[in-house]
Amino acid sequence: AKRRIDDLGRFDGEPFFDSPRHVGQLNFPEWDRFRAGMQGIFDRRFFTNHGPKVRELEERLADHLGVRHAVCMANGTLALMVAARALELTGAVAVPAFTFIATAQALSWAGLDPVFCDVDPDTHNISARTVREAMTDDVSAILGVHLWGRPCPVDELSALASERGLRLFFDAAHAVGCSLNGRMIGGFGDVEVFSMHATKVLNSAEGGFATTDDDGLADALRTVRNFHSTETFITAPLRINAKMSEAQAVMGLLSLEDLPRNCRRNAELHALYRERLCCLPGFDVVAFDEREANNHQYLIVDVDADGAGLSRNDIVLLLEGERVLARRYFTPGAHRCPPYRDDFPQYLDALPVTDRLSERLLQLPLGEGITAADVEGICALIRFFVENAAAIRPRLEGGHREAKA
Ligand code: T4K
Repeated sequence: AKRRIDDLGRFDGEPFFDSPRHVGQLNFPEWDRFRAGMQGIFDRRFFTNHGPKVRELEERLADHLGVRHAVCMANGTLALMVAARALELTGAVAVPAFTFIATAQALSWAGLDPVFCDVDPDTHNISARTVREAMTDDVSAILGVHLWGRPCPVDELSALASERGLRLFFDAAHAVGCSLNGRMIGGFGDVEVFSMHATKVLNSAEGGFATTDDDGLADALRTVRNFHSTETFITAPLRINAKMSEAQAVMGLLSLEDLPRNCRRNAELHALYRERLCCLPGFDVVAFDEREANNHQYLIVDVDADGAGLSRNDIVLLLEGERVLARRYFTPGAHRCPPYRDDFPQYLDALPVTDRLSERLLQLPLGEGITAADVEGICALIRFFVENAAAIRPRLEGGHREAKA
């Protein structure tokens, strides 16, 4: 435990943790279960090209999410690109700037321009209002992001899309195991796209998938994903290799089996974080609608520097000194990242909520490798920082802020 500020790792004290605690902790199935799955691949001598494990994973995912089709791909970014192509989009797509850069870059790779929208300060998601404000004549679709697993306002976005004759699809990379009005995310809009990156609650090492209830669109997704497709969607001149391998599918199937258990554990730890951080001045933990299903993988705190006495960036530096690798997701907003800050300078000062959130939000560690004791330790550290903010701040300003940044 820390007694004096000289004990802080940032000021050359011993770090609190002996190994890093990072966000998006990986979930690992037991080795024997993984080996059994891999043994089957070796026995069949069939590594990829839509093998039995990928087909099984697609069926299970569709079942789990209550949709007609799940189409597995090599990662979430490729799944977004394939979805944009399968939807036959042209021109531009309205998309939040407050998201992981992959959302916008996937559009660029698909030959589309992002039209950056601001987000709602409470939900951190786009709304019909923020999309309307950003709308341009060449927009052919809206791509919402269910950030932190909290659903976009699907009804109002659907109404806007119908009114303007636009396609609507969602980046659901954070939202596996989450619901809206009791219905699992995966069944909204024309297509929804998920990530199964190693750091996600559902993990196939690398991987992703797109879901749809539309048989024609499923056919289109399967066609664009593969150069050698036998499917019937022939209007797609550009295709790509976005296929998932059998080894990824083995991992994904095991992770899907473990998903309910991992979500339950996350929910307990999320509640513990909330309990420990709720009374700290300047700390506001982003809450979920507890009537809905949620994976609770994202512990997001809004740090108000005036209330806490330390900025979000100060907290990140201080935690780093204790081997807690908190993240500044998403800093900066996509509109301030290359190539967009140069190609589309009109957005630079047009998205005040995105800019504000990207200066204040902090993601703390959660996921399978994190224990209740870790959460207690992280929260005790944060409490110590805030209680000693007046003494810490001048030390940070006196050089420690830059020294290790
Ligand atoms: N849309 C949204 C809204 C997204 O958030 C993402 C991805 C996508 C689309 C695209 O989906 P993918 O194409 O990725 O399937 C991570 C992930 O790479 C990325 O999947 C994720 N979002 C993004 C938000 O975060 P990083 O760079 O922040 O984390 P990374 O990979 O450095 O891992 C964090 C820590 O975990 C590391 O410091 C070390 C540790 N780690 C990581 C891996 C992969 C391990 O110990 N072992 C490991 O195998 O990007």
